[in-house]
Amino acid sequence: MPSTSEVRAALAGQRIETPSWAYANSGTRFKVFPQPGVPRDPWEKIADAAVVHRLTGVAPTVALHIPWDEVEDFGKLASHAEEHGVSLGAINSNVFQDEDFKLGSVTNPDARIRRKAVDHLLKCVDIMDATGSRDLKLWFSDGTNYPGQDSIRARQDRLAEALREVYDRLGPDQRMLLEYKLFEPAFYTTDVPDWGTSYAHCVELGEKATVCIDTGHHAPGTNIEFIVAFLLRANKLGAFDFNSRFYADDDLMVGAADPFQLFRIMHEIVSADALRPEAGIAFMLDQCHNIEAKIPAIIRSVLNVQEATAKALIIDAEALAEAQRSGDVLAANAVLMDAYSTDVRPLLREVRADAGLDPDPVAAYRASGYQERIEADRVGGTQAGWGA
Ligand code: PSV
Ligand code: MN
Ligand code: MN
Repeated sequence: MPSTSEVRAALAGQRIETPSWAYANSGTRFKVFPQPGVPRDPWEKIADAAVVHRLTGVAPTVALHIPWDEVEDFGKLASHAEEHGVSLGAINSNVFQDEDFKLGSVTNPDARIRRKAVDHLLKCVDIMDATGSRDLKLWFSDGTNYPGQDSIRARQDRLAEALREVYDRLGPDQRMLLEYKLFEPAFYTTDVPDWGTSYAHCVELGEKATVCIDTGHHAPGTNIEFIVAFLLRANKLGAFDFNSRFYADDDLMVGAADPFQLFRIMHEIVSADALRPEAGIAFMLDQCHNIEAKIPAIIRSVLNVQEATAKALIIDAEALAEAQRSGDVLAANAVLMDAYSTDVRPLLREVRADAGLDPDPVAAYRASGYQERIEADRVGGTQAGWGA
C-alpha cells in the first residue's frame, strides 16, 4: 500500500487549471440562460478563478481563450492574476468564429484565409510571451460536411504546413498542445478527428508538440485510458481538457457522467508517475455551465478530479503487480475495485484541513458571501462565446 503521507503529499501537490470561459455565461445553440453576477471581462473571470483556488488550494492557473479574453495589455492581465494569487495558464486559440473560417481555418483551400488563421495563432504565441504562459492549445473546427467538398489529403498538407510555422515560432520553454475532436461543427470529415492524427502531427513537429485529450471528444465507448497509456509511453501526452459527456461534446462537469472512467484515467496517470507537475501534463477543465451556478460547479469539478485521483493513489500497486504477474484476473480487478469503492472524501477533507483550508470548499463558498457580492456589483455579464 502507498503510505498515507505519500498519498496526502500527492494530493496536496496536484494542480488543476480552470478555464476562463467556464466562469462566463454560456449555453447551447438553443438558448443561453444568463446568470446574475457572472464576469463582465477577463479581469473578473480571473478574480473568480482566484476564489476557486483560494478555496480548493489546487487550482492556481487559469486558461485564456483568444479573442474571448482579448485585452490591450496582457502583461497587466498577468500582474492582475498574480495580485489575486493565481497565474495565467494555457492560451487557447480561436479560429472557429470568424466568417472567413466557414470552409476551414488552417486547412482552408484559400491561401489568404490560411494566412489569416496562422497569423492568429502566431499572435497567440506573442500573448504567451506577455503572459508567461507555457502552453498554446490548438483546437480546429476545420473539416468538411460533404464527400467531395475538398481533398482530405490536401487538407492534411495544409494543416502540417500551418502547424510547422507556428511550432517554429515557439520559444524554448513553450509548447504546443494539439487537441482533437471526432466531429462537430464538421459533420463528414474533421481534419484532426482523433488522437492518432494529433499524435502523428506532433511526432512530425518535434518534442514541443504534444496531444491534448479532451475527454468529451470521442466516439461513444472509446477506451480513453488506453489512449492515455499509449501517449504516456510515447511521451506525447501534454494535457487534458476534462469534462464529461453522455452523448457527444456535452461539456458537463468532469466526473459527473462517468466517475469510474475518470478513475481509470487517473490510474494510468498515477501508475506512470505522471501526476507531479514536473511530469509536464496539464490537467485542465474545459466545461460550460449552462444551467448550474458557475463557481460552485467549477469547485465541484475540481473536487471530482481530486476524488478520482485519491482513489487512484490508494490502489495497492504491489498487490496489483503480484496479481498481474500470477495471472490472477479476478484478484487484479479486485485491487482496482477496492480502491474505487473506497470513500476518499474524509481523506480529502483532512488534506484540506492540513493545508489550512475549509474541508468543504462548496459550503465555504456559499458561506463566503462572494456570490451575493458579485451579484450586487456586476451587471451585464458576458457570454463565453458559445451559443451566441
Ligand atoms: C472544442 O469543442 C473545445 O473543446 C476546444 O477546446 C475549444 O477551445 C473549447 O471547446 C472551447 O470551449
Ligand atoms: Mn476542449
Ligand atoms: Mn469540446
